[in-house]
Amino acid sequence: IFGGSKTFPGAHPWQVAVLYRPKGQSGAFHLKCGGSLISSCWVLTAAHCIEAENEYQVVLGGVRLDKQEEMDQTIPVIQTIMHESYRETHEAVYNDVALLKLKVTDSPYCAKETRFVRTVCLPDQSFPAGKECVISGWGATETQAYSNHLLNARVLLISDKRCKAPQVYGSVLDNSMFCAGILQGGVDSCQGDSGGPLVCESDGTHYITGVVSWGINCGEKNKPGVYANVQAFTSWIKSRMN
Ligand code: 4AZ
Repeated sequence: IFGGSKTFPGAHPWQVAVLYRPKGQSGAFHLKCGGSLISSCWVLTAAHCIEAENEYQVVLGGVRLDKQEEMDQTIPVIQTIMHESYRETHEAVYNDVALLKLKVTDSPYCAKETRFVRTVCLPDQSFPAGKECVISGWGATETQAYSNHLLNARVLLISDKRCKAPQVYGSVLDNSMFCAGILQGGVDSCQGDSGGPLVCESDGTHYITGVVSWGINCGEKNKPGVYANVQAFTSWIKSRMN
C-alpha cells in the first residue's frame, strides 16, 4: 500500500494473507497475495494469485507477517477455483477473481468468528464515483517490497468515463474492473496487495466492492489501481460456493 498507515488488530477482520509454497515441499509458506473472508470456509482473492504448482494456506486475524500472533488463525486451502474467463493480456487483466475453499477445522466451521476475524458482505449495490472506500494489504510501499505490518489507505472510486480516458487506461478497461485511487497519485495498492480487499461502507455495513488486480506501477499520477468489480461476479461467486 502506497500512502497508507498502520492498522490495528480487528480493523479489517476479513483481511486474509494468502501464503504459498511449491507443492511437495516442506519449508515455510510465504506471502503471495491478500484476500477477503466472505464466509467461514471461503476466501475471495485474485485469479492471478493462483498457480496450480503451489500449495496455499491463509492467515486470518493478524496484522504482522513476521511472527505468529495470539489472534491468528492459520487454515489450509483445500481447493482453488479460478474464474473460467480469467485472462491476462499485455495491457490488462480480465475477470481476475478466484475462490479459495478452506479446510474445516471445527465442524461446520473453517474460520471461527472472533473480535479479529469476521466476514465481509458481497455487494448488493454499486457505489457512486467519488465514494471513499478503503484498501488494505502487506504489499509494497514507497520504501519497501513488503510491509511487515498490515497497512490501509482511503481511496476514491473513479468513474469508468474518467478511467477510460486516453491519458489514464483508455479502452482496455471492461465491466469486470473499475479504477480507484487518487488521480493526482501518491495513494494506491501495489504488488503484494493483489487479491486483497477494497471495502466500501454503507449504513454501517462493509461491502467487498473490489479485489486488488493490476495497474501501471503504483501511486503514479493518472495511473490509479484497477480492481476486479465484485458486483459483476456475485452470481458466479454464489454458484461456485454451492
Ligand atoms: C501487482 O503487480 C499490482 N497500483 C497490484 C496493484 C497495482 C499495481 C500492480 C495497482 O500485483
